[in-house]
Amino acid sequence: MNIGITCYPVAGGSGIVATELGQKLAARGHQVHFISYALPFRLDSYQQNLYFHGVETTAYPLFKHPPYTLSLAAKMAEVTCQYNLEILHVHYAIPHATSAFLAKQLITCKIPKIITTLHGTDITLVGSDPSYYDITRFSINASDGITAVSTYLADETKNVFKIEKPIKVIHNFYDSARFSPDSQACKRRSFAEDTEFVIAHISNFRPVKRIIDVIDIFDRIHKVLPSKLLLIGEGPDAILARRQVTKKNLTDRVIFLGNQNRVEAVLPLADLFLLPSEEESFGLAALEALACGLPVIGTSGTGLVEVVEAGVNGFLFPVGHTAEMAQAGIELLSDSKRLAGFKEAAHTLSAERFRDDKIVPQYEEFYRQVLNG
Ligand code: GMT
Repeated sequence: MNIGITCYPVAGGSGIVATELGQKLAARGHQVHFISYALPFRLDSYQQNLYFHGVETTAYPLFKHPPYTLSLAAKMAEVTCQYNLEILHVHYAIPHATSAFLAKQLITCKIPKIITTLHGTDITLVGSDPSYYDITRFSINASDGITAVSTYLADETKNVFKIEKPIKVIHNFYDSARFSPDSQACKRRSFAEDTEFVIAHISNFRPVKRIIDVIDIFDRIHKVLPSKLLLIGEGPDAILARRQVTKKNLTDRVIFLGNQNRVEAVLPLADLFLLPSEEESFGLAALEALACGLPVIGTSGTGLVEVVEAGVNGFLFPVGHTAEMAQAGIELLSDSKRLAGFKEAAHTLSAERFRDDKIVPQYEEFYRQVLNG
């Protein structure tokens, strides 16, 4: 198939899923064309059957914000006709599904099918904002196929947007070539003593990730068990996190790594992963941690319930219940036999359910279904 993929190119779950999907589809012989304003951040090496088309926006004094949605639509239409795209697969509804709808009106060759994958905050936060609600609903409904990354998100979308079309659930996956308990990890934990536990968190440091809860859970754990906290990622709440770390006298215990291209080299160095988010449609960071053999402590009532098997490879508690989260972490880390069992289950269950070779064919099948429908 000839497939166009549009996503946000910056570090973040939706961009990662879109990029790795494109890479896997290209490896399976499809022609894949990425269309975005910059090279997606995990698209870091040349691959056969994979192309990138940059979208340029022109600044003009009248524009407060250059109209990217329009430039993207025009580029989608151009690339579709140049490369006979059969499918335009957009990741994150806003504004990509709207650009795809516009592109369809522009196209003078064979009209491609539009598939929109909903990732989470496009529904739970941004899309439901009154200023975006109607256009988001319209653009999702105008798609020929809709997927969501969890049943939790599909249900939220139906409730919030009253979407009547079927929404196919296709879970996030991890790239098995990158992630495994011993994948390319530098085996030396230069930042921690052998007797210390290492606890990790990865996110875009937005309020939804509750970074203060991450630090609170860690603070409670380290008071009982000597440990270090690895914080990976960047975002608006990173400054809050630094302030809190200083306030709690944790500066020699918390390591800020910033954005990392190769998290698969860092995660296997840790013993436990924290993701106490307010909302999480799936939790790709948690899945990548599980794939590296890390048990996960996160929040119930979110899409994490589809990723983490509570009591088997992690624990889930209601949002904000940091004392319980810390207690569960302390008990697990203190029991080396149980911890080893959780680590093993983290890897095996994530491989059984979410390895790339289980999920990518589901997208191929969905493409065929939409093309034939
Ligand atoms: O986590 C983020 O805020 C980034 C966001 C994105 O769109 O890049 O992630 C969302 O999409 C991921 C991939 O499908 C999901 O695994 C994340 O759970 C989801 N984030 C939220 O729902 C908060």
